[in-house]
Amino acid sequence: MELIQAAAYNNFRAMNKAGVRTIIFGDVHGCLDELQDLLRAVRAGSQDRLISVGDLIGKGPHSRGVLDWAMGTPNLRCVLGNHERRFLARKRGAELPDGKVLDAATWRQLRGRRESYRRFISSWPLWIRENGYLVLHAGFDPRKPLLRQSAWDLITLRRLARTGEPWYARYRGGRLAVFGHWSRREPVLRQNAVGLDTGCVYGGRLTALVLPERRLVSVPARKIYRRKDSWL
Ligand SMILES: [Mn+2]
Repeated sequence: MELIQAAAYNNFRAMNKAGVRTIIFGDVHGCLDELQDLLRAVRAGSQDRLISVGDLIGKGPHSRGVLDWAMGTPNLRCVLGNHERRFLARKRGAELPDGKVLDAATWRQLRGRRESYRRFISSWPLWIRENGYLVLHAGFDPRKPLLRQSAWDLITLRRLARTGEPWYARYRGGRLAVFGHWSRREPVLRQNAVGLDTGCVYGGRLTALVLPERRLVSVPARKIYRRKDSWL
């Protein structure tokens, strides 16, 4: 198992060369149909690098199908989202700081293969940093280096406690920070930060950022899977 994962990772590194696209996509939340629509819309192929910002699972209809797709896609890497963190905690019978647990429907969808999903998800990092970009699920305190961030902030942070501002308003780094977690009608588009959660599971859209051209591609949700009280 470890050897196979290491080999896949080395292939991934070898693809980091001129002409290779990196396609980073937002919070899927079990929306397998829309994920496939999106991959078709960007014409994703095995030569592209795919990166998930996390929250592949939870809330939506097909978390199991999305995880099975992810496990069978060697050119994909994922960072950990809070819903995957909830899955890992529920598997261990542990509690999280916010007291939230993975929703029961998703937990049921994953039955029978939970141990292999746990092993797969346990290998996901909290961030992926390359020359031109940084991918993480939620946010971080821009005053501190990445290695000093709390794991919990990386998967849940939206606003800075000191000022209440969105974390990216204070981010001055030159590396493009690509994140999800904070669902809105429109993606966050700043010079050095892009937020990709456009609320697919709430009937919004599923959005990808294509690098190096910095092109955004999105597809509409086929239906509203979850109600959302208010949209930013
Ligand atoms: Mn999230």
